[in-house]
Amino acid sequence: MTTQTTFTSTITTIERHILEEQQSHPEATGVLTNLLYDLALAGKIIASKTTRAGLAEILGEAGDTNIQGEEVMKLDRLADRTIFRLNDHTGRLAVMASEERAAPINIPDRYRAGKYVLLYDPLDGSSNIDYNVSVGTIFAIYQRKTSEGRGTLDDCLQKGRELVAAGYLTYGSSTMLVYTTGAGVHGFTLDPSVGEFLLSHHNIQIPKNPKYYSVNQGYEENWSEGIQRFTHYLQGREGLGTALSLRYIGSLVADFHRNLLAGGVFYYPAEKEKPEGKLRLAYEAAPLAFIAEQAGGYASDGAQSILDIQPESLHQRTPLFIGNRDLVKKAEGFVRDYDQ
Ligand code: P6P
Repeated sequence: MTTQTTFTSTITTIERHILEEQQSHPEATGVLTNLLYDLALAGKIIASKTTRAGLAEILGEAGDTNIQGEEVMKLDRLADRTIFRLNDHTGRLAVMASEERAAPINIPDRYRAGKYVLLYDPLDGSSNIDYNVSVGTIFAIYQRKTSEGRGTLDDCLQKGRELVAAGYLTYGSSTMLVYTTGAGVHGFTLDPSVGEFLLSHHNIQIPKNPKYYSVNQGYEENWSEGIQRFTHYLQGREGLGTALSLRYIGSLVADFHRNLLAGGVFYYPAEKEKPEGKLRLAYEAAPLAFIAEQAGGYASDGAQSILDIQPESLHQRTPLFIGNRDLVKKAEGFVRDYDQ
């Protein structure tokens, strides 16, 4: 495996790339391949709406709140519904779960249940939509654990180590889809003139030399001593040769994506009043952790790999440190030395 991202010159669509990946798995039946196609299509549809989010009929709040108690932007609901309706009838999924819905989403009785489980955050960072800040979709795919019938909550509560595939879409200056099936991380950029995701970043590897650290420093007073000291370390105040630059967008996918390509660490730590942090384990931290590890990075809750955490509930939160392996390990060291 090369030690750096290679930028491609040939034209490879995501469909062809996924098919080529499938061909390296003789046991593959094509179901996962088609599931990934469907998610790419969902991304194109969502992208077509987010790039028009400035229009009055989409902007603004849908008037109600989701199970997180947050105002639901119309795009949140559109993204959620798009992913659900593209996947509810295909016979590929046993069950789905969304950040927008309290309970797992059953496959309607009139459709066959399949062997995969799809967890997704349909539009992460949506509070930024009104300000034209990049937002994203995150997805996690597992094999079902139950053997037949409709999938269950247990099928949704699997460790990230069991992930079969994970990815995200980022809707920004361009629309990108980044995914892994455990054979490296690959990035595709949407060419809107032809409506195709074209391979633009083959085998993404997080640069060994970090450039950025990403954290909402406005909460520093609420952090533990270990996290405060880790942050001072990143600023070059406690032994790091050169200080890193602070880049924080406040949209997880955008912050993660920049650090994946440029090198750096993102963290949303626990706070004194929020010991579980803010971000969600099942459909935010775990899929991004799988991607980070596949790109040579690492993700932790401050004590252990995110991928080793057994979820107890669907919307469980977790502190998250993710990106450059050495820096995340350093964070674990500060937590161990000052917070235990
Ligand atoms: P804060 C967006 O609302 C989000 O869920 C993530 O996308 C982002 O990383 C985080 O919250 C930002 O939270 O507290 O810094 O505004």
